[in-house]
Amino acid sequence: MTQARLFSGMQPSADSLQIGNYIGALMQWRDMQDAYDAFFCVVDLHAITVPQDPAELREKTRRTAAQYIAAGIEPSKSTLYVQSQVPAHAELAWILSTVTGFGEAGRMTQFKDKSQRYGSDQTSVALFTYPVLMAADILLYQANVVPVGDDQKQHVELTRNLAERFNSRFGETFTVPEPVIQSDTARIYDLQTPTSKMSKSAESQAGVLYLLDDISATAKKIMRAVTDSDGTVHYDREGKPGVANLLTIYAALTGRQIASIEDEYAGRGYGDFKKGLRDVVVSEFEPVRERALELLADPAELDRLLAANAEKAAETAEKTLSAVYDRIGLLRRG
Ligand code: ATP
Ligand code: LTN
Repeated sequence: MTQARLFSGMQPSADSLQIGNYIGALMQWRDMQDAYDAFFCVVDLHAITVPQDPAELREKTRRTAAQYIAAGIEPSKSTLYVQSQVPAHAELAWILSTVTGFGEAGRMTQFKDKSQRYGSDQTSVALFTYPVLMAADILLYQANVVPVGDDQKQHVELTRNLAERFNSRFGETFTVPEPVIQSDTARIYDLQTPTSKMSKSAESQAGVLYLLDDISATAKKIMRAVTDSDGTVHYDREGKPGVANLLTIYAALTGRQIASIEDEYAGRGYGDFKKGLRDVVVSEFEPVRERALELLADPAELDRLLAANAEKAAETAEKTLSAVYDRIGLLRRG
């Protein structure tokens, strides 16, 4: 029986992934990779929608791929590759932009957030069309499922709309994908500003737990996480966002129920609770960090592996692109 397709990706927009990427996406990827024909992409063309230093971008791309593998994605089972090594992504994005409404793209909240953060001078047209490229990523592989954090749900909805629109105008071409979102851990918040989503490219790193940080930096960030003056370890997203976020992280990494963690720390202070969480996070991250650093010690081998996987991805992608070109009436080279 052929397996259903899975597609997902992350931007190489920092030296290290953060715990939100790990809990919101990577853990699902790891769990799903056996049951699906999975494509995991390092989306460098998405990363350049905001300014990147060229030498750093190359390094961040390798580092992102290494962290996928270190976190348990097996490149022998799944197709793990770099987006710009498969030109069909950019080509299909152009085609899809011709069936995307300007207003429709303008409603995407990530664009609104990021364009505000970078200001109008730094806001590129590519930042605006970013979701169209993401739709191309997914549709090229005829993906059935797209495991993401909840901030990406709107982009997957747009992808579905574009697929349906294209299919009805030009005939059945694309599989309409479903988002897969782990609802209780879909959004991890910044430890210093527990009302904002944790983000690897955040301006301040004080509230971001990076997979590749050294242990003492991670421990310090957890011990300094913003809580409240109430002193009880209790989940209340509205009233106690800091503590609720720490409980979410604790539960996600241990697979325990929040209530059982609340019980364990009942009558004990935040200090004890944070120490407990620190131990959980450090023991989860440590092997991932070690493995990632090992892989990064041999960049030539990593580059070879990525190139071989890109070749595999390109075969599937080109089939879809070719069907699309035919459907819309582009005159093909003989
Ligand atoms: P950037 O800061 O460059 O926007 P990011 O850290 O927000 O990066 P992305 O590369 O945009 O991460 O996202 C990779 C995956 O991680 C996506 O599936 C996204 O939904 C998920 N993700 C990102 N941040 C979080 C978070 N705070 N909580 C849960 N999932 C998250
Ligand atoms: N926009 C996503 C990254 C991304 C992606 C994708 C995720 C680009 N293409 C395709 C899933 C499927 C983000 O995480 N910001």
